[in-house]
Amino acid sequence: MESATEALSNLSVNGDSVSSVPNLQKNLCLLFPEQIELAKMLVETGQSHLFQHWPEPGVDNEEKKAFFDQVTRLNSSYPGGLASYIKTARELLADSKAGKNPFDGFTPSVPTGENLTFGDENFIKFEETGVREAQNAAFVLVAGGLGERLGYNGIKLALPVETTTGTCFLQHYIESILALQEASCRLTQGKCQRDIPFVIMTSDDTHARTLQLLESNSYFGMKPSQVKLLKQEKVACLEDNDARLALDPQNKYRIQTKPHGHGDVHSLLYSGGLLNTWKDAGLRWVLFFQDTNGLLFKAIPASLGVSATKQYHVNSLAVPRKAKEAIGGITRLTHTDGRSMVINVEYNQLDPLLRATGHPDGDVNSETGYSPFPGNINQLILELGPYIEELKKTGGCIKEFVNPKYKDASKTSFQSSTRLECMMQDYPKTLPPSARVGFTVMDTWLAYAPVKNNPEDAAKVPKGNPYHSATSGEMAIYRANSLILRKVGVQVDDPVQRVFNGQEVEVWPRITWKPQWGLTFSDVSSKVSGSCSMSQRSTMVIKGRNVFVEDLSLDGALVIESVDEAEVKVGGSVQNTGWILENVDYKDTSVPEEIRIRGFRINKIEQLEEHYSEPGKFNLKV
Ligand code: UGB
Repeated sequence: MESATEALSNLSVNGDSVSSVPNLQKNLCLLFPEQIELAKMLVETGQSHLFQHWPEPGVDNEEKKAFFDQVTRLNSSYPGGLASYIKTARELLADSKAGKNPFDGFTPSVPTGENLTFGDENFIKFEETGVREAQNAAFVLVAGGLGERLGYNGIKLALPVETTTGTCFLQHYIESILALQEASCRLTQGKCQRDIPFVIMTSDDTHARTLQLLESNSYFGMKPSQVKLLKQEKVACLEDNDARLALDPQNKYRIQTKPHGHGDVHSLLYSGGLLNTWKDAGLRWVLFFQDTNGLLFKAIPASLGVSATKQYHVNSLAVPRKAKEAIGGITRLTHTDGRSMVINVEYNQLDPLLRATGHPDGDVNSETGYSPFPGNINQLILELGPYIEELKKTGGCIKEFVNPKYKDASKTSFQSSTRLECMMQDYPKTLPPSARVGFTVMDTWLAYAPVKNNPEDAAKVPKGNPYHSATSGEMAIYRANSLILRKVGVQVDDPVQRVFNGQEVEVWPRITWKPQWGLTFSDVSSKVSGSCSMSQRSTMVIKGRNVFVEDLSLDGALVIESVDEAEVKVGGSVQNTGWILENVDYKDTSVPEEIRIRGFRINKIEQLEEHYSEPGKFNLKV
């Protein structure tokens, strides 16, 4: 074994001599041999400043050891280790300082993809194919983000999708996956007994609370063995253009860290060996999705159907995009050397790219009132086989970027430390030209209603652009369900306009149902018949698989809950005072945070509520 003194004498590389780090030298006796190797690597990569303030051995020994524990973690969790991170950081920081365009040589154009219209023959066909394929799918939710834009104190997965039932995002996602599993199994006459695997990527910011949410709710009905949490690690922050690592302002014995981005999901899946396990079990698809889109599962069956039918290796879900909306644009990039790829160009890069390539107005709407580039909603469907082949080459590393906020035009110093980041949708960037990369566009009302912005910022969104707030996210659920019921023939009243937390929104009847009641258009249309109508002030909650709505006229609130073995027919005329939306102010701290961020609470005054807990056939005729 190399002695500490020998190790130290090797610390003379690139002009960083032993004598330049005397404070480290003095403390080497505290370190294990592997830690001495790491110390050497840090000095070699220009990080001597990390030790400048280290006192004599005997002072803060535990903190010094903890520092090296952290360095060990940072080193092992990054492919290629910290030395590789620092090297890449230096290159990317130099490019950024030089103002190098990451899309140099590429010309953007509008790609063509599959455009779906909800409820038409094509859509129904894709949905059926998608449900059939679902038993061969695994779902991966990226939920490591803190949601700084939303500013909510809890984890976003715990937020209610809507407050009529109070179902949180995680519960809704799990129930949707379980409903798909059941429906897929039924379509194949129960031949398939497979549980759809569900992976959640967490981070130090979200892990404990995600686990607690699952455990305190019995995994919302999913088998605990079906769910796997993979925690992403943060990466070291950089304080200057030389990629010197930043010390934590709260603790000078720690390196400051920040999230590396959702792109980590690929290396985590790969390194854990999960993908091969899935392949061996006969799975074919991996579906990636984000933490707060309550509409997403209305788009999943048809999109999976598109992937299967078109044999797409990569299928990105998209919606029409408003110019400058904070969602990436799906773009065809053609290089001067002939290469071409269909890829997401992130919202902050699309405008400069367009301006640099002959579109002086940049990211603007076309005559349709939308950007010509479809908006990426970051829901990716990857075919497992080609995905594994690609990751064998890359190890799951995704092309990184750096986004320093400089103090001034000289670009010599940063306002605050920065770090390398990566995005999961950049996965196709390394694919060969033979890869089948496509996308599927659906109406926004059906597919996309994220909760990302706090009330103050949402109220400032330019008129006509979506708020992406808790208010708009909830209203979007009611609108989608109302429009779906209209499509199957229910006469649903028009919405009224109301203002909550400074945001003007359409308020439709508050119609909600469990995913197992209406997963696809065909499901809903098979459960609603006769002449039905719903007034704008109505609320309808369906919690039960076999509830059949027939000749129902609703003007008030109706809640039906039933066990799977009960078949309930609901009809007649329901009229009561119902449930009323009352304004609350987001600054009113006497109201729980998850309520006040939406700007209203529901006053449940009067309802018709029926529970069917026994098997059998029931008829509720009011
Ligand atoms: N996330 C992680 O799991 N880990 C991280 O380190 C960071 C985030 P944001 P963003 O569809 O609305 C994305 O912050 O990154 C999770 C697309 O890049 O909500 O600004 C996090 O928990 C963009 O192209 O979004 O923008 C969350 O679930 C566009 O499609 C998810 O990653 C946009 O989303 C997204 O994180 C959109």
